[in-house]
Amino acid sequence: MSQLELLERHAANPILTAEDWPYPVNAVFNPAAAQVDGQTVLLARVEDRRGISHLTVARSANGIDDWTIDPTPLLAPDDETVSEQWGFEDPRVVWVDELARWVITCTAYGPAGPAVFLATTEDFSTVERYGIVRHPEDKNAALLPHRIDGRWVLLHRPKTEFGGARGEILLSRSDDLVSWSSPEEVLKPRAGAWWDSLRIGIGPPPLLTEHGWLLIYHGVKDTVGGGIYRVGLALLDIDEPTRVLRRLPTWALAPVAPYERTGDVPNVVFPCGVVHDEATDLVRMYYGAADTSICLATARLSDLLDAVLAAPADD
Ligand code: M1P
Repeated sequence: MSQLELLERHAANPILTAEDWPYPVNAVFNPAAAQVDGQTVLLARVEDRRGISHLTVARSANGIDDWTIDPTPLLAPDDETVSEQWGFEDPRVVWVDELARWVITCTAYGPAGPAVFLATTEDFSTVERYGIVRHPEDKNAALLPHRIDGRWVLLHRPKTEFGGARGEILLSRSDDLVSWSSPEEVLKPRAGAWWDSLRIGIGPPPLLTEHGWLLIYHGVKDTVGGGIYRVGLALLDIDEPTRVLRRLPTWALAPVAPYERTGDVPNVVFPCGVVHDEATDLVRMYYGAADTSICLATARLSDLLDAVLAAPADD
């Protein structure tokens, strides 16, 4: 495994697989993550044996093993609702003081394509559905945890003729989480042979640091062997997150472990969850490996920031 990667895989990887689930499933991957009352909570994407995904909670004291997995989903598609009939995928969660709730953003998948769906929860036991906040085709979304200039900010990845057709990261603003502004550009795929040249999308909700919002994102490269999903870093301005202050040229994590190279979709590392412990400065990044299992990689936040601060500004 590359010594050059910024994130270190946990020796226990994969930390959760379909075999750990309390009911029959095909795969568990791409989890959101939160630290709640001393426990790590993962909201996992669970693909059932029809190919339809739902979201289920797993809890652990150390965030590594000894998981308690709920016997039923927190958020499952309602068969009567066309826009979610093919499932809920790829959740992100963020604590929002103003709402005194965790805000969940995920993909609702239906015949019109993927859309951004928003829900909230107080305790990961029950969920309140807001519904679709960005219409197809749109996905890979996370809310920033506080308003900027009085407005909520949602990072997302529309793929429409009106913006983001190449699969880039944009943001939209809202007074009320219902009506949203036109998307504004944040980060684009690079060109040609770059590792993030086909399309990109956010990973976990950005981490607020003294230097800016640390954005962990996934980038895809098209090859004759299929897409390769890797993980990159960028730093966004705190008050104007459309301003990209830095962008790491090299990836921070790539699919090189056997469980990342082989699975339902080979050569995929796809992070949706991050937990930062201020006391130890440890960042735990939870990611899906090969659309099959859940893995953990760690780094010091200060090391990630040193690396990204030494990078050039985005061009
Ligand atoms: O199969 C890899 C990933 O493909 C999609 O991601 P994106 O649209 O950003 O390329 C998603 O379906 C994701 O769940 C999946 O891991």
